[in-house]
Amino acid sequence: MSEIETLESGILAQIDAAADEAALEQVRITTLGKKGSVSQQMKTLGKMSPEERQVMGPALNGLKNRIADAITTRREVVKRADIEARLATEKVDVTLPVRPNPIETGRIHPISQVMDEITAIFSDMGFHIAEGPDIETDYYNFTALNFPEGHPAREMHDTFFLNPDENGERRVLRTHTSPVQIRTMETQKPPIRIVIPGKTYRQDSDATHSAMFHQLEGLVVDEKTNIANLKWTLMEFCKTFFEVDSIDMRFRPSFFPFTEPSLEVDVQCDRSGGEVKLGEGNDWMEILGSGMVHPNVLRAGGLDPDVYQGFAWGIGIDRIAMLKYGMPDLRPFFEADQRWIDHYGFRPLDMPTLFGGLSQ
Ligand code: 2NL
Repeated sequence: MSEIETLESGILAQIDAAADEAALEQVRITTLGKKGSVSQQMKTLGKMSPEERQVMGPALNGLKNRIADAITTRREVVKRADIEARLATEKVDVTLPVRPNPIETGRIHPISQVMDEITAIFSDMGFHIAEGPDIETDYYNFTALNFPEGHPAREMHDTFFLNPDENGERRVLRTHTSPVQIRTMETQKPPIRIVIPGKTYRQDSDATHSAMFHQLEGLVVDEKTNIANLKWTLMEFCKTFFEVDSIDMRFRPSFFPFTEPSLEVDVQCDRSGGEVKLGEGNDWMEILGSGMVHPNVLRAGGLDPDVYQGFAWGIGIDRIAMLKYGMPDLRPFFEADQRWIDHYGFRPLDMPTLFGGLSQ
């Protein structure tokens, strides 16, 4: 046997013996690698006589190619064997219970759940979601919303006032989310269709009121917006939110500085049992306030009331969360009691959607 044949049969035997990809890679490095046995042989070509090189050149090249081919072929074999071995040994028992992990034990607060449900309903109707700052100027919280300067309504909102700044201007914790609508009208051209979920603040707290509470307001402004559009939108919302096929609603005249006319909205309910049932019975429950946007408010938003009309509404999130999910007391909402959230909270991956179900 020539020297090349001896080398070749030795290497081929190593390739055959390599049991996995790592062993095979080792063989490749020690043969075809920079300092490998085949590469060392190739280096000797330079010192040979031309006649000798004419014979040894093709012989060594042939050796190199056959080794490379053998490695490639063997790699496919060990790869397949590896997959077969894993298929044979790695088994998943799909009947095992799911292990608890953080995403399973965490809970979504009912307020967040209800906000997600309401924004899902209005997103589906083509509304956008808008947000704004909790600390507002007196102008955006009151003046632009048609509360006259010095009007008792400013005090009636039990406003939290901040200390006046160097210009004597006193900022407020917003008493409603309406400043966001003014900011939107200032910067966007109609048609406007937005809902604004967020925190609001008023200085009163008892069993059913907390100083910080949550509101969701909505605003639609276009050239031919009318009160029938308002009624349809709110009726459609109530049916979807309370997850009933039909629900009687009552629109009563009311007053808000920022709407004219103003309507308070009641839904049909049954109080004959221990708890309130919605969508049946002969009783009424007030759930939201609404109205056609006052011309002064459109003007404050930079819109001509002779061209544009709008409707708006506001819902107290905390209260309708209590109503929908049967929570009798508001105070535990903000007490961070693990037992309460375990009981009333929602699972983080059960996101409310109209196609998947709002509350499952
Ligand atoms: C309630 C009543 C309401 C609005 C909020 C609104 C906002 C603008 C213009 C006109 Cl910028 N209206 N918002 C309208 C009617 C009622 O809330 O009782 N909320 C809990």
